[in-house]
Amino acid sequence: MLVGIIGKPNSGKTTFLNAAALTEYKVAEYPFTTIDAQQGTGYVRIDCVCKELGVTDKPKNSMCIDGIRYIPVNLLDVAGLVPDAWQGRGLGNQFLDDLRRADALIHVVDTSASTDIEGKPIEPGTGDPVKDVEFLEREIAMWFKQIITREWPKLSREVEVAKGKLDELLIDRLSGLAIKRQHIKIALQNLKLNQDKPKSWSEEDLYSFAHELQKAAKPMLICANKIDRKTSAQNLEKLEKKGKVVPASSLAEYMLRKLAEEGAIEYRPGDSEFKVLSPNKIPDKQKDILEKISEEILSKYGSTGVQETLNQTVFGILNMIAVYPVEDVNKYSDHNGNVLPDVYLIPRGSTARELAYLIHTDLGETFINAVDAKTGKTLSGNAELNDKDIIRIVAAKGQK
Ligand SMILES: Nc1nc2c(ncn2[C@@H]2O[C@H](COP(=O)(O)OP(=O)(O)OP(=O)(O)O)[C@@H](O)[C@H]2O)c(=O)[nH]1
Ligand SMILES: [Mg+2]
Repeated sequence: MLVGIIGKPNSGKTTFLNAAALTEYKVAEYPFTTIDAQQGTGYVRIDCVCKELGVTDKPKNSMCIDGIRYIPVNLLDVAGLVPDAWQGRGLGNQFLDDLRRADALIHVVDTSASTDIEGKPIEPGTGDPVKDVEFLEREIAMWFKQIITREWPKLSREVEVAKGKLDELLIDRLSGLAIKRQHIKIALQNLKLNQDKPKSWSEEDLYSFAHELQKAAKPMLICANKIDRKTSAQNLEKLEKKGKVVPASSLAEYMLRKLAEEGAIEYRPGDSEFKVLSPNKIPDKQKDILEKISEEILSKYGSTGVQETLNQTVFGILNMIAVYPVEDVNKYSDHNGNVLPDVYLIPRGSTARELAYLIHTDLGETFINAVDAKTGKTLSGNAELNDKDIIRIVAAKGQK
């Protein structure tokens, strides 16, 4: 899974990535610090089933700390977007191509309104985060529209002359944007445009279609960043009218994680508090900041919001569930005896056979049935899986 981190310059995208993935990419208070896309591994956090089962697990594809499972998610931080980037303004639209493979987008917004629409520092509170959200949505939709428009003459001919099916042709043409059959279906359904006469679609129709497609294929979450600043609270409410919003302070999360890494405090990403372990490892300057983080962020919002942003992206807007494949249903282990080694993130509604395919094509192709390790029940290939299921796939080849 790949999640793109987007937003105007200077909004805190790289700080978010550094906080979520403990990377050390360059951060600065001016626009276009990031030029080339930067990758990192973030984690979504769930209560691990090891707790409810009373077993000691041995994770392989994820981590388990005190009964909390952290499941990796690839993150991609791209250059800042300015109005008309889709036409090549700012750093151009080339970097939008980096987002082609993204399954979802996190829009990092400067909630403190201390930067203008192009990311230049201004008097705090005088910017307009709501406008930032509106322009960015338009940029992404225009980027999609541009790609679709390029294909449209040829596509229209194939539909109207060769009697091809629009949705099938679109799947072929747009697969590079990680657009799937159901995304196209949803977009076409929502708009009720004439699928047999794509030539008759107006520019506006194409824009609406591109926008619907983007919403389905690259759903977006708003991360209301810089919540630690005084001017942020007033904008948070306004932002909440624009979509799913998580208040966050990437800066606070980064500091907590660094101090935890150095052994100065005990803190796990997503926690609502921290414990000081070695006061002498905390520089004096940071002591005051820590107090502020505790009072003004953790107590007020429940967390720094970085972990919550990732969780809401994966389990909220992408509607994923976590499933544990095992080979031994009694020990919940793989064939080497590792207990609950792996956990997979799959779309809600996925079937046992789909999970088998995801683990290995061979397992999918030679699928016989599956076993729910918690209940011992046998599941058919079409059985829908539930969150935190522990599943053994029974297949003719390469049993898992
Ligand atoms: N107060 C506060 N400042 C933040 C926060 N997140 C980022 N910043 C500051 O915002 C400025 C920009 O941060 P970056 O992470 O470089 O922003 P960016 O969006 O990656 O910027 P570009 O790469 O130029 O597009 C830096 O001075 C950060 O320290 C936050 O949560 N709170
Ligand atoms: Mg950056």
